Amino acid sequence: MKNLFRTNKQGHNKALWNYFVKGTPRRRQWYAARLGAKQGAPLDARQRLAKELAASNDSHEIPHRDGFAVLPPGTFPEVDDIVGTAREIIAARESEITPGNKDFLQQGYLDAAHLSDDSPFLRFALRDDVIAAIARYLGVVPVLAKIDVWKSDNAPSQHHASQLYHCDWDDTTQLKIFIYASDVDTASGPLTLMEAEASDKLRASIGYTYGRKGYRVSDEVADRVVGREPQHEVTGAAGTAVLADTSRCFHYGSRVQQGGQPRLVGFFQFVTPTSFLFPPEGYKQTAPYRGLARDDHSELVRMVLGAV
Ligand SMILES: O=C(O)CCC(=O)C(=O)O
Repeated sequence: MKNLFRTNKQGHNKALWNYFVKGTPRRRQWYAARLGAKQGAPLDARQRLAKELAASNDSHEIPHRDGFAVLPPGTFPEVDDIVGTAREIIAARESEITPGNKDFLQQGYLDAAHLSDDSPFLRFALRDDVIAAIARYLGVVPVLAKIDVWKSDNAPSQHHASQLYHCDWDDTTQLKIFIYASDVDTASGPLTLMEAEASDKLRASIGYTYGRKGYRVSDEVADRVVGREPQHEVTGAAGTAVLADTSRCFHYGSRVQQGGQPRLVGFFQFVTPTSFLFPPEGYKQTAPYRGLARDDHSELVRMVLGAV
């Protein structure tokens, strides 16, 4: 049988990079199932716990047909602190930060290596009701993959990269949380989401392959295939929380207009244990926040941090 887990010269898993991370939804599902079969009991435990959480905790539902939910300011007590801290970090680090590869979006403001236990970012990410909502939606207890602070601003270039509709290829289903740390109107480049079922329809209609040619889809094609109704520009005041499955939902953001207010965001990414972010052996050696797990954390929190 073909060895799916060989690595190439750069150390990337060949199967992962050549066939499966990028490719058709069906092929990626198949590969994720293979990764899951390799994980065995720990994955079963995560799925069982997600079921228990679904039965016992029904706060913050993320409807499966939509693939996203928007929660107003005031829903979570940590959010005011996240908004304040995000603004402070951006103000303090703006001059020193090295620009990334996007002229319209600066990421990497949060030095995640130095997250303390009382950080509002960590307290929010490890809230029982946040984890329960995500686990219920994904059907499995997720792994925390990223916490960050972002700033988007107007750029002279034509819309490109994540300013155009796409679906994220690092998992088959995942949940990102965007906490707006500034008021976001149309001019400040709101996250724009296409409902998951309409996204299915668009993928099927254009033969979409994740990460390959045609990975970015124009607004015109989206409008023609699904119409405007299932497309949602998520505007909102500072403190709005957007929970979105960016693998199932086509999405774009950061189209900050000239004269628009920059968009500031507290960012969180929760993936499944079979995410393509991790090597085929699984998340245990690489989950980025596993070092934050303590013995007195609950089993659920230790799972989310990737320690078990
Ligand atoms: O709001 C944005 O800038 C788009 C973000 C995005 O595409 C993503 O996080 O996958």
